[in-house]
Amino acid sequence: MKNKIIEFLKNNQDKYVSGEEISNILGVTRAAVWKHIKSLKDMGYNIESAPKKGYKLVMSPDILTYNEIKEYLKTEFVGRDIYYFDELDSTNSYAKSIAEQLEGEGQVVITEKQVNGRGRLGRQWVSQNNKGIWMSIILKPKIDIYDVSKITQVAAASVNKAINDLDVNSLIKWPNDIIIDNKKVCGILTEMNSEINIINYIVVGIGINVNHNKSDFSEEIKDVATSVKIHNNCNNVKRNELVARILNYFEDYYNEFVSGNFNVSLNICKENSYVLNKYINIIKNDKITVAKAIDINDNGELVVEYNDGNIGTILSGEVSVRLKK
Ligand code: BTX
Repeated sequence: MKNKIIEFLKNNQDKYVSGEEISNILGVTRAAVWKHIKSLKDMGYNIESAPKKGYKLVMSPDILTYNEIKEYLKTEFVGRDIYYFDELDSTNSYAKSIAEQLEGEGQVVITEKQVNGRGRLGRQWVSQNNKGIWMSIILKPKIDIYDVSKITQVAAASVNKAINDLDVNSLIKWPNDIIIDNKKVCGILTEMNSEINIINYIVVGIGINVNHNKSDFSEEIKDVATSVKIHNNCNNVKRNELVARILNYFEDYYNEFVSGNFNVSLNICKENSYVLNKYINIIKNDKITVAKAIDINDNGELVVEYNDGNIGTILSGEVSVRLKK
């Protein structure tokens, strides 16, 4: 009902509607209308109430509910079913707990804060404040299991395009980070549940530092992390619009990918690569090997040239860019 009331107020934006009118049209008591309005105000909606006139929506908050995202959303199925929370352990963990029971795909789990955001290899993803975008997309593609890692590139291309639409220049650090000015603004964590050859579901987790100021980053990440706002002349970014932009691009690139055309995402990853033509450290089992990143091939693997001239490929893993050869 709360959703219906906010929708009604939005359709009548900037004018007063009486409690009686809302109650008649939506079929609830006036007391219930009052109670829902109060809870909407608690969520951050600026709703004026005036005796004899009723209620007027003055401003909506930048929260990540479906109601606030949908006006920017152009997708058919991605993000059409949003599970929104004030706080969660981890959107990836929650998405995995519901994925199997859900019909179809494209559902998005989104939260204002994560208490236990996860990175790769058991690392932590710092996401305890409501200035970022912490979300997971549930997918059930009929693709070969060996192609699953390409979905990280599809997501990276989508985030990169959406951030660059704001005139903020971001680059993709193969395989799963988005970088601005040599610092990490976004990390992607793709997880899969499968049987030997059948994918049950894939969860693509996307974490973006959006409206953080430098002082919002904790000691442990302040030297490696940045936000979109810091590079947007310190202006706040509308998170709900950014979420929709990402999902819009994602649906397009994902549809291309599942129909056999990975090139759309691959080309974006190559054209906006942070690592190509640079010397990198490849970190594996605590061993560091130096190589030059020369290409990302059609399988989404990083092609590298080692110092002895040998060419090799890496499918997943840890790379860092070297400042010097
Ligand atoms: P990763 O393992 O590549 O990166 C994790 C590393 O990034 C950490 O060890 C730390 O150095 C650094 N880091 C941690 N938090 C931040 C941050 N907020 N900004 C910049 N750098 C940071 C990357 O893993 C994948 C992260 C995915 C996060 C999303 S959020 C929604 C979804 N739910 C969930 O639990 N994880 C994903």
